[in-house]
Amino acid sequence: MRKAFITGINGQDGSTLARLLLNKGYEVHGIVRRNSIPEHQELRIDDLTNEIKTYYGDLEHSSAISRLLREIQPDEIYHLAAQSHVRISFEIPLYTANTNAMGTLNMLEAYRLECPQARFYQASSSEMFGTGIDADSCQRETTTMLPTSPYGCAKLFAYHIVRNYRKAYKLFASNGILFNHESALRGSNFVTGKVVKGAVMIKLGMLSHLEMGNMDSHRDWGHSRDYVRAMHMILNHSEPDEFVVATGVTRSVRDMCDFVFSQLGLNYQDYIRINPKFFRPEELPFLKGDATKIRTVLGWQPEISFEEMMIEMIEYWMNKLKKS
Ligand code: NAP
Ligand code: G4F
Repeated sequence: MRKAFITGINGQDGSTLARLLLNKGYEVHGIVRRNSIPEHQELRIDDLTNEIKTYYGDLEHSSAISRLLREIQPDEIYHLAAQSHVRISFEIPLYTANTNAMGTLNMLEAYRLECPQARFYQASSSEMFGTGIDADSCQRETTTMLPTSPYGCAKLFAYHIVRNYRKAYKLFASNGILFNHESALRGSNFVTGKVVKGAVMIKLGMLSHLEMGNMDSHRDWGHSRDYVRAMHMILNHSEPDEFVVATGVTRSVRDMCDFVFSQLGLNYQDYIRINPKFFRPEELPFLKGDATKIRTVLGWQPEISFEEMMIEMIEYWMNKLKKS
């Protein structure tokens, strides 16, 4: 039985990946942080309690991570834990850098010293591209990376140190450069989760309006289930490498709002107000990924459309809020 170790197992991707790996017959281990509100710790993995093994752990506590890797001896490590919110990274840049950059270095050191035969996946991000863009308006593995946020800068350090460890120590360490991906498990302070939850609350008479930031930025949105499948394919390739994972279709935040409100029979323009609080000091205005490499080398392709994903999210929040 293959063993996987997941950091961030109670996050959107970690919990979705745990389900995928359990279905593939893996023994799944993961760390959760000791938070002061216990019910927040395992919200997304409550139903998996008897199937996965969780341990308290924090990326900052390198000795505890080392001990776990020594004891578990995983075949595959998926390093997904991070302070993952871009706007919040402007409010807590040092914390973000410690978690996302130094936390990754802590993981790599533990991996190198305790289980170097394992394979290591790093959750790299399209936020690393920032204002870097190719002449055809796409970002791909070779595009210049000019990050526009503390989050993007910290992730870029992590991306490079993973490459450095691969080459220096002959480790199987890969970067998946994932574009935005969502699901019903998405935190509701990310834009799709916020808009879906807000629109459903408006429909149910629980909210009068929704305050938003930049409506004109563009994102390439895919589904988390498709993207964790890509993570597994990247680690099961014959060699470590870098892969962009994206749909190749981009939409504005405005168009996404229009779609969600329309599904509920509402006009978004009647309910959205702009609040400067939700703008970023520097914005990444446009993302559109070219996933040709992973499509041709690994045969990956997205299976869930943007429309199907947003409808799944609307149904999830409608069912949840109707019961409350
Ligand atoms: P998420 O839902 O925010 O999950 C992040 C996870 O990291 C949570 O379980 C969180 O635990 C954990 N974590 C945070 N700080 C930690 C620390 N110091 N020690 C241990 N665990 C810690 O994020 P996601 O959407 O699943 O994303 C997974 C990864 O992919 C992240 O690294 C993210 O930056 C990256 N990524 C995401 C996207 C996307 O569109 N979703 C795209 C590209 C890359 P708590 O619950 O305790 O906070
Ligand atoms: O949903 P978002 O917060 O995602 P963002 O900043 O693109 O970051 C996500 O994707 C990255 C991959 O590219 C990941 F690495 C990262 O971990 C995270 O998962 O915002 C998307 C866009 C932005 O342009 C933002 O300015 O939506 C715009 N936006 C407009 N109003 C808003 C809002 N974003 C949020 N969160 N809240 C708003 O009210």
